Amino acid sequence: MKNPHLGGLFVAAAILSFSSSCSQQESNEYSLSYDSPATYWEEALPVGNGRLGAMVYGGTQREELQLNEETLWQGSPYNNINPDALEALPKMRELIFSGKYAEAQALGDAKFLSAVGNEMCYQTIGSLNITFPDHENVSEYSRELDLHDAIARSSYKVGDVKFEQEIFSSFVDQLIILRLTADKPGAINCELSYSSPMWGHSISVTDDGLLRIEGKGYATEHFPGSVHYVSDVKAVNEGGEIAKGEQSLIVKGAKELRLYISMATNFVNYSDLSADPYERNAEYFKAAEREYSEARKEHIRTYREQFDRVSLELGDSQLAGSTADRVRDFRNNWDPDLIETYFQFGRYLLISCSQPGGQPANLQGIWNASPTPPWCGNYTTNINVEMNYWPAEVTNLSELHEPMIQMIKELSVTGQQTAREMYGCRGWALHHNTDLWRCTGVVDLAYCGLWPTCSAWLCRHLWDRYLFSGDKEYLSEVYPIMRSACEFFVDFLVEDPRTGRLVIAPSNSPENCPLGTALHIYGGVTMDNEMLRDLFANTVSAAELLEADDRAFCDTLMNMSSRLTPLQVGKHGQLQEWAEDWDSPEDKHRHISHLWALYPGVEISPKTPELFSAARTTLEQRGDESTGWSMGWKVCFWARMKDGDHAYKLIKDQLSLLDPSNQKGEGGGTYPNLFDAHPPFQIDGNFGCTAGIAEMLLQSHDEAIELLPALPTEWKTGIVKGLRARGGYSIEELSWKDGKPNRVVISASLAGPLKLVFGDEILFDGVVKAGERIRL
Ligand code: FUC
Repeated sequence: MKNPHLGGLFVAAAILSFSSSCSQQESNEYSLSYDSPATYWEEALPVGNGRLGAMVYGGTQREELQLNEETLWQGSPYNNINPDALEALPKMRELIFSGKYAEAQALGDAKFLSAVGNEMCYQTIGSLNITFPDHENVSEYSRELDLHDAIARSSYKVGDVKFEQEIFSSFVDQLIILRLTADKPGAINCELSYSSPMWGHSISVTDDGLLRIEGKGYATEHFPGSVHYVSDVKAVNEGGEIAKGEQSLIVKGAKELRLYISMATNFVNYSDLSADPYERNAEYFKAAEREYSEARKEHIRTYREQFDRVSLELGDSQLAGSTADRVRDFRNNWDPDLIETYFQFGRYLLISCSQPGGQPANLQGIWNASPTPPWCGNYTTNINVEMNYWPAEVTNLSELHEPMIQMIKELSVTGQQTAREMYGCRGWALHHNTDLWRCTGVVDLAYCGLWPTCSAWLCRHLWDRYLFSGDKEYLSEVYPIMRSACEFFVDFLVEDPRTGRLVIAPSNSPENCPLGTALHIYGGVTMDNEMLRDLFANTVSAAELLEADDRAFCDTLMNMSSRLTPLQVGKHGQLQEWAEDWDSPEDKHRHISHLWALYPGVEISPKTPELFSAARTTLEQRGDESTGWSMGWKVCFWARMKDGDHAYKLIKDQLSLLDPSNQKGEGGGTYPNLFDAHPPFQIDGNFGCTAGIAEMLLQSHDEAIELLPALPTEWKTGIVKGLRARGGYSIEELSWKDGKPNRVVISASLAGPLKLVFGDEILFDGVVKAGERIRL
């Protein structure tokens, strides 16, 4: 395995024949299956096309499709800055620098917190219900979500009649499409009706026979609810008839029923609500004219174009049972199919809730049954929304990162008001939450909300996307946003008179405080310093790559970066979370923000052995079990620690079955439908774990592509295809045997240096041409 440098046809042919021989086997995996309908929402199965989501219960007497459209949010265009902050800022800093932290936090609540309430909530359209009066006794029931086709299916028998249903959220037609068939004529008798927990909705049947629900997003105390939503159902029958009820459609004696569900709002962008939802729905319905088989084929083709880019094989499970049973028993079984399915489910979810041109995935992706979901179903920016996008680049779904990149662009506009009016600074700033309207102020309470450093984290996404693609045109588009984020910090950083260091003050180390205190507001917390060093260095690199005439500004950044507090190892051998050595080994807080520099940052690695070892101590002290997303992050941390067995242990902790009635707390796990449980359901944990599995197999942040950096002992043999590495590389194939790389095929989209390592072994070190394929 020493530096063979092959290109060309032989390798390409070998890859093609391998893919086709394993596609059949794979198609039986990557599926969630159950032998009874969902009772709880967390047992229902999600379909989505980025914009339109449905949770499918697979009910027999009553089928329920809980519906979402991604722009149905509470409120109307607004921002939530508190201009009182500007005057209070010097006092705030004085309190912090004289150690009066309780007073500082109280001042934060009084003068920095939004005066116009918290962020707005993501809401729901409601549910389409299909009731079957004669389906009391069913047999041979099954339902599944097929990740290969992005189709949810159910089938069962009533007497000797077999009913089969399939449903998808079309990536092509912008409709949710359901087909129900019976294998005997005249057997389908049902009633279609809407229900909704939203106040003020209305339900009607239009003159042209559409079943309609419509209404407005909720108002708040300070702002009107201005999102107007409309959802229409068009029902098409083969055989029998459809009668109009007052608020329902009644299907009698059909052999086949097709439903086309449209959803639209008046939302154009965060400051424009001028669209007409009726017109939009009418436009979407044009697609309902074509053959069902054609619509289905196009949906699958479009979906697979993204999904099929990556496959993972870790072996075959010799296990029976529903997906929920498999999760329940996962800790005690070798179940490689479930690991593969869970990994791919993360990719499926991202494809289904984050398509270019749409909104980024929120705390629940797009799936939400409540007008007031937990944490408003918003974009929590001190970990959660970032985690949603960790799998995007590495698992070869780069274009799905776009809604997040677009949101960052928009925040870099709305955040200027926050920088200017709250802090008297240039550039843009964002605190720990935002929403559809791109609010950038301080919400909830100062202890968590007063964290003005988020723009630095978001810029890591801008930069990382460049690292994966090497696309300089894109970089020149986002450089001004990175630069403007820097400008804010150049103006906002202040010298801590106690140390002479430059610090971000006020701030908090996301949601944590030294154990036994309730004091959160400080200057110069570790995570802020890590993110700033990263932002400043990346902005300087971007300026150099773009040959921007920005020397003086870059010098300022380098200079200021050198005056930030360096990473420090504390008295318990841990990485310090704060500038002072306040950490406790007993602290089990879910956020481990100060390890940002280990993942997703890059400052800590085996090349910084003392810090690497301190980071490990911190991880050990914090412990494993926590909320779902925290465990997802820990999979990534342990992968960067190069400890595959520990990362796998965290996957087992995360894949612990949680009863759907368990809706609150710190004991995370996985619901029967594979949704991550904080609890409650929060989608970030799904994405964090998918990214973590990729990170166990491949890393590319530390000046080399490292193969199998954190392979668990039990994952002896396997093959992953299609992952992406920084530098524009596609890992077309990486197979391993007995824990060692066996076949490796890498293609380069850019010319440049390539160093390929496995542990201490250097497998390749040279310069490659664009389009070249390396095979080991
Ligand atoms: C952060 C976390 C919570 C939760 C919320 C949505 O505030 O600390 O655990 O995930 O986001």
